[in-house]
Amino acid sequence: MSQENEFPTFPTDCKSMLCKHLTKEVFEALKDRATSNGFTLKDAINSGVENIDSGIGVYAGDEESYFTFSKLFDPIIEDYHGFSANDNHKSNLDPDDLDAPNPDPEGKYIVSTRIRVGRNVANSPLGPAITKEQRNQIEEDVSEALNGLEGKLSGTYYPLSGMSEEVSAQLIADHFLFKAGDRFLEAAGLNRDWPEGRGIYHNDEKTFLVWVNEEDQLRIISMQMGGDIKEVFTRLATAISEIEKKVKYSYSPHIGYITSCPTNLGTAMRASVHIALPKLATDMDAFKAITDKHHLQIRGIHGEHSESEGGVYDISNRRRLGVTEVECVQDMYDGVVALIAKEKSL
Ligand code: ADP
Ligand code: CIR
Repeated sequence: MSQENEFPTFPTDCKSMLCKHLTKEVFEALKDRATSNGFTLKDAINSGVENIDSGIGVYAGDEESYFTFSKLFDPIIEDYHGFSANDNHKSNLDPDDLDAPNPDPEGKYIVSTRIRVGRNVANSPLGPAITKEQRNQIEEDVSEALNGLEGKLSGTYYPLSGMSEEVSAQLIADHFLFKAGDRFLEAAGLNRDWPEGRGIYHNDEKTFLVWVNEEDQLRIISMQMGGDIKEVFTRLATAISEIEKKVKYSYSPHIGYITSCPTNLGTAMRASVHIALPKLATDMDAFKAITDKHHLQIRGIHGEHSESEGGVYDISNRRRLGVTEVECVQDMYDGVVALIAKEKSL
């Protein structure tokens, strides 16, 4: 008998949102559905089925996936963002509305600040369902748009194909470039045809970067050393609107910017600092009490699913949907101020 389309079983200690929300009833209702790009429930859940340590475990192949498989995606979106199917997303990228004077002007705690948004191209399948030809076309269109940027955003596009091992390893170590071979993305179909169609654009100072055709078709990134969060946000807001003059982003008034992972919907924004908190790190309960209060996530310093090094953590906003971009950064800023105050008191 074919094992093809059977209800997946998960170990009892599985903590992913997939195993929590994929009930037998939901599975039966969705198992024979497909979007117009041929993306099925099996495709949407494969990452969480193959990686039982997933936090979430699902990916969308296109905007339609969020509606076709809403019985699974809606509860996950509500669980992660606290956003219900009746809510609508809102946007505010105006740096003047952000109240974020540098919380660490002496540079004792904050090593660096990075804010990124995910964007995908309107009327195209997302990475998990895209064809090689469609992906290559996106690379061509997006790199052409990027190569037309001027002033402080002007830079160069470097395709991953043809980049030497040495250069890519250095860019990854310096936190500028995505890693190859992520097993969560692999199982989601996001690494097909690697490295073709992928690349990175950056200005000379590497304060403005764009990843092309990784988890999302564009990851627009602003980053610099130190804690001037407002400067980083301002540069990002300018870049988003300059690129938008040439590339139409996929956007829904209900769930905001469309991304392949449901955790990124809405603003698709992750605002983070790398911050040294060696004393607080010895009391993770106290640390987590502050990050939970401010809706923050703790990551290691080599990206998601990595560990901390030398008491330095990646602290970022957790919510992205139903809150504005300014609110995402404000969550991170307010939490960082509280974390620094606690570290100083220890
Ligand atoms: P994403 O931000 O796209 O969700 P990751 O968590 O995988 O993805 O991080 C991507 C890269 O960005 C990693 O190399 C990580 O170390 C780097 N990074 C994230 N935040 C910062 C920061 N505040 N300063 C410097 N590098 C950062
Ligand atoms: C997972 O489920 O763990 C991966 N697919 C990544 C999920 C997105 N990241 C996140 O919420 N931190």
